[in-house]
Amino acid sequence: VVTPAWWTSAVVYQVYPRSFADGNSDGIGDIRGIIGKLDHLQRLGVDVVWLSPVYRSPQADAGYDISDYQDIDPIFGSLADIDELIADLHSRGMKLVMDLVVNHTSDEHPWFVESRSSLDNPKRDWYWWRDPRPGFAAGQSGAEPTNWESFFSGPTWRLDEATGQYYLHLFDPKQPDLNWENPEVRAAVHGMMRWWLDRGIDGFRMDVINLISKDTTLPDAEPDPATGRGDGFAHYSHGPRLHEFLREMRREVFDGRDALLTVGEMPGVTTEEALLTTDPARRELDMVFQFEHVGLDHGSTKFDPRPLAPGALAASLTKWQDALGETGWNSLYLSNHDQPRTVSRFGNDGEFWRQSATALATMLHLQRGTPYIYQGEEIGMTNGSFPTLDAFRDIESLNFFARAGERGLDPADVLDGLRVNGRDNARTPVQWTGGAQAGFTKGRPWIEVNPNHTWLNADAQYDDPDSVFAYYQRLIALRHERAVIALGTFARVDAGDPAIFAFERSLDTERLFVVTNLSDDTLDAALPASWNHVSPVLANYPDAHGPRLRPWEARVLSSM
Ligand code: ISL
Ligand code: CA
Repeated sequence: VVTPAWWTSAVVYQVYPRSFADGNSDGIGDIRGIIGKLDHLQRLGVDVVWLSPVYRSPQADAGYDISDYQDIDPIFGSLADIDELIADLHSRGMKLVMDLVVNHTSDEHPWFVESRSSLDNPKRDWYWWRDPRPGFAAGQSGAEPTNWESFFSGPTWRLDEATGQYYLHLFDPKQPDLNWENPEVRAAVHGMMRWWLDRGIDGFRMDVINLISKDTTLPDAEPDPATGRGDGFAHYSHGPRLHEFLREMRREVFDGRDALLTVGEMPGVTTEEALLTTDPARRELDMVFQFEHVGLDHGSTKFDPRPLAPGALAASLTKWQDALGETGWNSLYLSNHDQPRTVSRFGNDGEFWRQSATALATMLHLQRGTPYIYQGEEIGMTNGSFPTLDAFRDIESLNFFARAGERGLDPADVLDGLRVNGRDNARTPVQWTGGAQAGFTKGRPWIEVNPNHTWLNADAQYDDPDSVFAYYQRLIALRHERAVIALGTFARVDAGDPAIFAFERSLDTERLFVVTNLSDDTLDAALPASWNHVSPVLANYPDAHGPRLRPWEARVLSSM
């Protein structure tokens, strides 16, 4: 019998450091701020902290543009601070997973500074340099080597005047893509990863790791008539060497080390690719973040939001549970620093705020996979409020707005789109107290605190047994206690209405039945007769019995 991996019963908590807690009153969250809040994490009961980037960075993309992988940015602290954080987490029985951003570096990273310095620099080939398109002069419109649209709007190529060549940047021009075809690049990344593991960290969350292998022939995309550019995703993601690179990394970095966690962020991943990546027999990654469910409400772009069809979320999550089955492994998440807040997006952050926050948590945490909590989700934080454009900070939102004219979009509509799906929604400061700046900083925060902190804050919830926080504590404890949650099979149960997400987990003789009403309506559920007289082990309404489900009602029934 194979011992199940430790992370099957673990819950991960994501810290986005800039917005978590400010230790030195400069308005930006930092490592000392995190060290000061470890009681909160321990009280919640999580096992692992995933820390978004704190490395040295010009902060063009809030730290996802790294200029030194082996140092801490002074706005966040120092290497001594991170050592202290590692030690403190470990002494409290928690682990630390760091962000690994190696599809690209900052343009200020010494590797890129060298690479751009001349055509024959030894590091020239560490990045993707190409001549202008044949027949075009450097700098001429359309001379870019491909017509791809970047993630942050505009072309994916930037001309370097000094050498007359273009470099590839799938994100911002300040984030040039590393050329993973070059073995020296891979060896340098592996060495850096080993250095961090030797320092005591427990794993990596790998940023856009499905983009490291690209079609080296760089084909054009189908152009959008408005911009002349198109979506090159099929050509720069899941390239022919992705699995080879991941297996090599496993051999070079992870073999011989115990109790790690590796999770790949893979926008656009299919169930087939996710299965290949997470099947333990293939020795690649422990789990990946799927993206299907966070695209269900996107229209022609993510800033053209569409209402979610009833049942669409449950249908997508079920598809992933079924596809990864007992071979692969899911990461379970509804939000992170790139997505709107869970309760605002998938729930009802007004009338049914508490009920929907807890119902969504129930259906997510009790699936098969490792749950991820994004900071503030455990108290039900909602989307930020952004009265005008200058309230936004995120490069993705600001660039999209700046280029909206190219697409013929109405600026007022775009602004509304940013309010719904902009990444700043999840980046407002964590609401610790009802006091000034929600207790996040004694200074002026880098982004405005959500005005609802006066009633929505951690302090107000700690001692309230009916709080969202208390409910998360119980859900996390349940995963630790019950093997069926970590290891049981998953089977969706048809409860008669697509808005009712019901499923059964089973392991040997242990059974768990989860039923959630993911809507504002009272619904009658067709519950399996065998569960009729079982009392819930967890519920988000009192008197939870019978077929009638109140809005966003969640019940968990158990039998051994
Ligand atoms: O939010 C998105 C843009 O619509 C996503 O597509 C996002 O860009 C994608 O999930 C990749 O995200 C990761 O890499 C980016 C960084 O900006 C994100 O914060 C990070 O999570 C580039 O490093
Ligand atoms: Ca600070």
